[in-house]
Amino acid sequence: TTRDLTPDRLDLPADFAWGVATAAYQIEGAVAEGGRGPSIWDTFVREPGRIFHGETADVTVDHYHRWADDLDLMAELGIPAYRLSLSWARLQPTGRGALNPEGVAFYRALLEGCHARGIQPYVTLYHWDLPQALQDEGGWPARETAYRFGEYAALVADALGDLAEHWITINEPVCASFLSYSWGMQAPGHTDDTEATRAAHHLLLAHGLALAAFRERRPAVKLGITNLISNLNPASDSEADAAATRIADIRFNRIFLEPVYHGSYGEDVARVFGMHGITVDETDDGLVRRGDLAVISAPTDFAGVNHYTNTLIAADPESPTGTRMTQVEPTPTTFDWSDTPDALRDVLLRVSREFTPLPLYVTENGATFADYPTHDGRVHDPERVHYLAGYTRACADAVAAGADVRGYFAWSFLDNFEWSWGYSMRFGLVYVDYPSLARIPKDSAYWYRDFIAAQTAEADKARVTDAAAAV
Ligand code: GBH
Repeated sequence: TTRDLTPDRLDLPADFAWGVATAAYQIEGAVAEGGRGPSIWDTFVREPGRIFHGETADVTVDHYHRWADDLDLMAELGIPAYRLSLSWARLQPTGRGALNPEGVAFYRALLEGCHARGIQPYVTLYHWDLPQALQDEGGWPARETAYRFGEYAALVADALGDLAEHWITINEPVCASFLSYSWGMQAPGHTDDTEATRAAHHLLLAHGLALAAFRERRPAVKLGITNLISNLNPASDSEADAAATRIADIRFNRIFLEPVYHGSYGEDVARVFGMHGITVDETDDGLVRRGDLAVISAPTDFAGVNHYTNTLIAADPESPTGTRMTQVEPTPTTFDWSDTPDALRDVLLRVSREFTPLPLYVTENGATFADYPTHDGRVHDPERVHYLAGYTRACADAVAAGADVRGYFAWSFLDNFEWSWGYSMRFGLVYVDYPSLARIPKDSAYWYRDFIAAQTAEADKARVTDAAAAV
């Protein structure tokens, strides 16, 4: 890390949204309070062997009770934008019927609390915490779940739609389908490719139904879906590695991008569905019904991109999946992910060139390191400062190369419950001392504060200069 990391002003519009991101299940806790119903994650964390050290998110960082202090800290750090998610099970405990008034009151206070502090909220409707009652009726592999989601979205639009300008329907359908129903890594932990493929289509349909519900009720808000987009490249120039990379790209990226932005599942995606005995032709009784693709591809206002990994793919006949994946060096993170910011630039350029000219938001990007308080009471995380400096600059590089990037949200504001990894992976700009739940901003939080201030201060200076020149 010999690079000078003093924040300087990037060449980006003054209203570029610099933010931090979280998700309800990872930070709220209070799982049995305020009328909340159980979600599939409450069930999953109780199954032996699912979560590192058997940890749960019953309390996690107790944001449900500490939200006002957390927003105060965010405001003190000068962070102008905050991406958060709503817990479906807190708002609609069984996934049906009227919204739970205590849940509505909680989120109204939270969103009003953002505005009171000058923080713009970006709200995600679904970040993986499906009400357990809906899983009991089949979960995402069942088409009914998409209709339930459309109803939930309509109720949320009525109850909370006045409190945010930007809404994200679904976070990372690839995780909510394949990681959850096929690879068993996330709730509900199933291992069935057909279920996962069905879930993928129904999550996209749910996105489209939620979009329509919001359009009807809140015509002024801006809507989008967030996809996880890995940078995938072949490990060598062999034809076998190129073929393996194309397949991985279909499975991870194109299944979710093509229907939303091109209006259809392309031929390659159709072939992969076909491997699971599923046709993507629209029929009256198959997985993809007549009219689904029109619903899924209805225009959005922006595209959300979560980016973490920069992966090299090699064909490997020995492995059960036929591929071997490694991360591009350097990989300083505790997940062994890369610190290679050009990957973010490349992913943003690819989305804008191949899929959509819409404004792009990096709705999540970040890394985990083994950082802890030192004797001086500070948390020194130089690797994260290095990472953030590179990836924020990558946004400007993408804009310079022609992508319309409008915002960047660091994952995550606070250390939190990292799904199957429990509390062993710390992504926060703010350290949480789990025994006491005390919050300690890491060096990266102060770096981000100074970085954001540098963007605005310089922007203000530029405006003053422009005004003076105009006089
Ligand atoms: C994002 O997913 C999520 O939106 C966010 O909630 C999460 O905290 C963040 O990334 C950091 O992981 O079970 O072995 O696959 C990105 C995809 C899904 C990758 C969970 C890491 C856990 C390791 N992530 N996965 S494993």
